[in-house]
Amino acid sequence: MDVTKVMHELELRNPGEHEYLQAVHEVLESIIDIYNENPHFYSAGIIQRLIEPDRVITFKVPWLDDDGNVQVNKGYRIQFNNAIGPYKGGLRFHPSVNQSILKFLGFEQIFKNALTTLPLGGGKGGSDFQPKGKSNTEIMRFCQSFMLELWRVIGPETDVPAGDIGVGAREIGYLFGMYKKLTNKFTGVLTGKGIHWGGSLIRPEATGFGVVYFTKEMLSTRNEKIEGKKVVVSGFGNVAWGAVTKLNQLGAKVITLSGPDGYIYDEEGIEGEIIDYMLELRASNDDIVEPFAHEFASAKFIEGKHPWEVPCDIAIPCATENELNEKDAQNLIDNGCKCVCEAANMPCTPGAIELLQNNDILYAPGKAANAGGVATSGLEMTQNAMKLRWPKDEVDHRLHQIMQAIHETCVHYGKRPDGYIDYVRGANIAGFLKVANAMIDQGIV
Ligand code: NDP
Ligand code: 2IT
Repeated sequence: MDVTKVMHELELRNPGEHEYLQAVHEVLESIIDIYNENPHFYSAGIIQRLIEPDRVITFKVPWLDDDGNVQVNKGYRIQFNNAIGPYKGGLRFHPSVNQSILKFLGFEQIFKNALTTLPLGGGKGGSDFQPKGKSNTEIMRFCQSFMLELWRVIGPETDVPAGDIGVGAREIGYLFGMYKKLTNKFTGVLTGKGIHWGGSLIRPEATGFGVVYFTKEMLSTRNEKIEGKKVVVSGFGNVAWGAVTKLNQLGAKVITLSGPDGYIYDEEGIEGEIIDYMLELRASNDDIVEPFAHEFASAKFIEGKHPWEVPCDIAIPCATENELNEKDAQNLIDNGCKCVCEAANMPCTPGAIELLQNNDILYAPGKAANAGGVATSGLEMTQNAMKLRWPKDEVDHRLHQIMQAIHETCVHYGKRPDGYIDYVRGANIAGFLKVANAMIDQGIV
């Protein structure tokens, strides 16, 4: 099997799907040696079957805005692979959403979910709907219309969606309400539910907390501690909030946040009230971070730039794909950054990753480091199935253990003879082996 040939054929069949091709290429580069050493993978056509989603469902989402005008958006659910469990993955509502982005996210989710140690397959969905500037009732009508189609293809044993960019507790509530109305069943069909109606404690914080637990493990391989480190964070959404909260708890100093308009730099540290203000600003549906600088005297707003130019010990991208490029990576290296841990999905470009790894920087891909979110969704599903709710400490403890186990797995499969831990290779090989072996056991289906 030759990666160039597979990629060439994939490109012909999926023209212009850059993000999806980028994600597949990275995985194939990592696993090709193992694949070629195991003829049973080849004879079962594992690669061809793994890179093609089981199902791509697209649908129309018509809804009425507050002025009574008809609006129409595209809706999607990509059911990628269910070899080790029901399809599982978030829903993204953002105007940039298209088939390529959801296929990349669904593909990544297969390996991420395999790493969690839980029985979860891979999927993703969403819409090109723009939540920014919409009223609460518009969001509700949109979610209800979205679910009027989605409910046919999901179910607690079939496919369990959750949140992602633009989909948080409010949207999950409206989606769940409509699903329940249509099916007349109260089930764990979505995760990220409200804590009084089937949600799990710690799920809102889980992705960010998990990323910080993972960063701690990475630092410990070089006898370093998180305490006292300066951390540059991008984004100001759910994941950034969880990461900043835990970083503060562990004694690190977060000095930036960012939005599409630029970044906020605060040398005194993003803590206390500023963290609470993140939630307020997100809830206002305004898409900008500039107001931080008006609200807090120590915060400076730097317009139109990414925070990667700020000297730091650790960088944690929490916004979106391809937000940290080769030039940004060079800036981080030049300014003494020792560790880049991805909280967003695929935030570093391939050129940036190569540069970080060649410069001996600790670097972990999102599919390993941000798996705490979906892992805690898995714990929510377990609690729903048992009709029980675990206390906060128990969920947090399990999340911590899962992140430590993922780190150990990455080290096991990714440690090079020179001692450098290639977390990309480790995560891809471990996830691939689990899914590929399950596919072999289950025959050609
Ligand atoms: P949110 O919608 O809560 O926040 C997304 C953040 O990223 C917002 O601050 C958003 O700003 C910002 N953002 C989006 N696009 C851009 C851009 N082009 N430039 C700068 N900032 C941008 O989403 P989440 O926090 O849930 O998701 C963030 C990342 O984490 C995504 O990559 C997601 O896939 C990933 N992730 C999420 C998990 C979860 O459980 N929620 C789990 C694992 C990974 P704005 O909205 O103003 O554009
Ligand atoms: O990218 C992700 O892992 C998520 N958005 C969370 C998915 C989930 O099912 O909890």
